[in-house]
Amino acid sequence: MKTKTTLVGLTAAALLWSCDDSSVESPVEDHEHESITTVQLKLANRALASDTLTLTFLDADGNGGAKPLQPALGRLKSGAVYDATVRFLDQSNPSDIHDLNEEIGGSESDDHRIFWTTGSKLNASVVDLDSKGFLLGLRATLTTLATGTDSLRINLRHLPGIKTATSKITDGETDADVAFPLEVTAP
Ligand SMILES: [Ca+2]
Repeated sequence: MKTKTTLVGLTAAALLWSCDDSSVESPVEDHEHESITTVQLKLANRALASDTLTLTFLDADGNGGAKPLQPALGRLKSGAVYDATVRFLDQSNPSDIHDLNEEIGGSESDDHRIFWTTGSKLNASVVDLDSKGFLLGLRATLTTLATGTDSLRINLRHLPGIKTATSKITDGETDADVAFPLEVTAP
């Protein structure tokens, strides 16, 4: 009986963080218990340790209300490869900040996929996998292909029980959707 009790406890914990599909049009969507207020993109040039960027989308009061602070223009060097990571935070209570990557990259990884979409000046390739070996997307490699302005769209999709190796950006529901403006310049 002791084993049974433990299993029930684990199931309850796994259900605490779940998505709500009430508004797929919005860039940031409320969860039943969590709200994504912050999407943070970090880039690190593999060949030049001093070339790092942190770009942040912030909607401190969550969906609706005050307008979000859009990310600043990020400047990248041409002919470079950047290791990229994205972090999702709930900062609606500044004294109790939740790092949602713990769930997205942990117990909820099989139900989420982060899609990275760029224009022609960049190429983004997801490098991390969920527990089943399908692409996850908290980490990616970003390569600069040509100079000019471009945009990197980060779309966190919730795919509860429907994620496969071929899941598309139109599948499931949007949990967060942010476009980071980027400019590639000659080094
Ligand atoms: Ca808001």
